[in-house]
Amino acid sequence: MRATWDIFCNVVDNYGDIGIAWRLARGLAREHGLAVRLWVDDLRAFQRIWPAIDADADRQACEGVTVCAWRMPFAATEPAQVVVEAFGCALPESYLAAMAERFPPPVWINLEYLSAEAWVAAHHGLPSPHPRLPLTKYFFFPGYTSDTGGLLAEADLAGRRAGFVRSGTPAFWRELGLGVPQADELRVSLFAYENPALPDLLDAWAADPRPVTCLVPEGRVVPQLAAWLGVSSLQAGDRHQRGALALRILPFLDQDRYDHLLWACGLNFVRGEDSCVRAQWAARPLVWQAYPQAEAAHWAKLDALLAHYTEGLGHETARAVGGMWRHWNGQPETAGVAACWAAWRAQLAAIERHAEAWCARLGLAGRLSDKLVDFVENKLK
Ligand code: TRH
Repeated sequence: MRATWDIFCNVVDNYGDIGIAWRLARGLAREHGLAVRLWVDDLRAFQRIWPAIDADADRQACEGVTVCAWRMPFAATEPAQVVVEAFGCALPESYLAAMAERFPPPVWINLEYLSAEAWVAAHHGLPSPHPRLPLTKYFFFPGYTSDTGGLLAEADLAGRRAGFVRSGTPAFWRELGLGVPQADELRVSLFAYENPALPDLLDAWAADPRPVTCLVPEGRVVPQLAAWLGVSSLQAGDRHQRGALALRILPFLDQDRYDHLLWACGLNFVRGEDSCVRAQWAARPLVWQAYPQAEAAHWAKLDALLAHYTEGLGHETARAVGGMWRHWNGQPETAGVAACWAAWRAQLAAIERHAEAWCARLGLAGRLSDKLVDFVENKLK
């Protein structure tokens, strides 16, 4: 009998919650042969990253996963053997009570947010008994080192990327209505939150000695781009040229095609959690915008990943990477964007080599789905 898993995802903001829950659910079903139900409270957000999803269906099969609409009041449901709550979303009370009645009780996991901070390893795997019910929740922390829960990645990810890079890129550009890049052109993907640093960066690109093409999937940053261009609105398919900068708005891509964009571009601006990890697996240079938190709490996350990412890099290269990342995240002590961009540009070849090496090193943390399955199997014994 296949083990049964329930994954609960409450979409708080944007696409990271569902992006990660979906990636995990797909991986557990496809690679581990598990019977996975994914409960999602916002199927419209889900549909954005995976258009095959029917946003009105109570229950549907997709990629080997049973996708269930998480509606309240929650209908009586027999709990699975393993229950994963993504990012501390509170489980329905009735479901929790049903979990407590099950013997043995389900293995209950809280999948936490990813951070490169040092405290993560010490908290990974810790139990937390429920105050009333005979249930224990375990905190499962993704992370960048082998003593954490590792990183989400499909087993065939490197192979698929290599195949795409070998022969798939021209066709991908054609699908987007673009030719292959010119020899000295830099193609940049931009996925970002609203960012006060953006207009200056666009100015720097427009003044760049070489062509820069910036590809922007529709989303939160588009109104800022429109304001910089001096146009009233922008939509997918729009193209604008300012100096050396060609700006192009793309439709929001499905999760797999977004990977292709990351693999095809020479530089990826990414944000949050999932796109950041995917950009690292893309083995291309990246600039990360951490999810903004109150009192700039995200700067600690940024600094931790930056320290880890630039470890062992030459001084000038590390400075160039750090300058761009910090500037993009609004840290006050950095130079202006034109200087940051020029320094980054000058180090491009070294940054590209590093991105490849970093991607190879990432594997040392282990794959999250393998580690989660191992962790759960130990608890089930
Ligand atoms: O959308 P996000 O800002 O989500 C955030 C973060 O995860 C943050 O850490 C969390 O605290 C907050 O949600 C609640 O960024 P993220 O994590 O990169 O997720 C974006 C998802 O969207 C990712 O799975 C990739 C996907 N995507 C597409 O499928 N197509 C696209 O065209 C683009 C740009 C993204």
